[in-house]
Amino acid sequence: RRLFMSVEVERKFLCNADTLKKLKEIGAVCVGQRQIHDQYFDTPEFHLTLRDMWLRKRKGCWELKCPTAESQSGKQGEAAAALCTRYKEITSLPEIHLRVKEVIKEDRESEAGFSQEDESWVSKLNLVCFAEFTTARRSFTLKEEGVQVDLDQADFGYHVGEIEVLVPEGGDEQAALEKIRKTAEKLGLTGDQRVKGKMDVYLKRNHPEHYAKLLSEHIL
Ligand code: V4E
Repeated sequence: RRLFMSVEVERKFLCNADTLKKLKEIGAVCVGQRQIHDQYFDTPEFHLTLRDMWLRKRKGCWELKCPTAESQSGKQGEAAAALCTRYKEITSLPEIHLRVKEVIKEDRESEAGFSQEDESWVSKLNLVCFAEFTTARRSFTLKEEGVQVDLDQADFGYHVGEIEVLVPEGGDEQAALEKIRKTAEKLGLTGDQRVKGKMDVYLKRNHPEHYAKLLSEHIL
């Protein structure tokens, strides 16, 4: 089960006309371009997202992103780390079900056995899709080991870049932060304010009340 859990350390940045050029200059290699269709789920009362838990279906697979003990790296103090987020990425369906159920406090007995086809747990927990969009993503790898840069263009018209490092559970998150800091420096990223993710922009437009609530709870 542990094999299905890793921590994604990530820093978002604003793309501009120079981003591609810069990536080439620092030796980034494009490793693919693809369309990603995401559907995000929560209860109608938003139990999950109000706890900073993000349940989504991507390419037919369920994924859950949840905060780690010190998800907001910035709480540890260093300025560059404050621009990064850390989330556990869980892709094992029984584990996802367990965690979601824990939060929703659904006390109904769970039935054993899951398959990607049997989606009855979704409706039993009253989970509904609250966000759905497609992203055109270009991915690049860097010489710096394990660093990936994604350039995302969401279908609702938002463009954002991400520098990310996947750390296996128990791995060195400080080293990941340092790799991201170095990469940001090479890309000439100077701004020190947090950059909005696709979900920020999507929720602001489509669920403004919930967006305001997430902001006031410091989740976004
Ligand atoms: C964790 C999270 C959300 C879920 C989507 O995560 P994100 O990394 O933004 O999306 P994406 O498509 O790039 O996923 P990937 O392919 O990298 O797995 S939506 C909001 N959050 C929380 C959050 C936050 N509080 N602050 C920032 C800067 N990002 C995300």
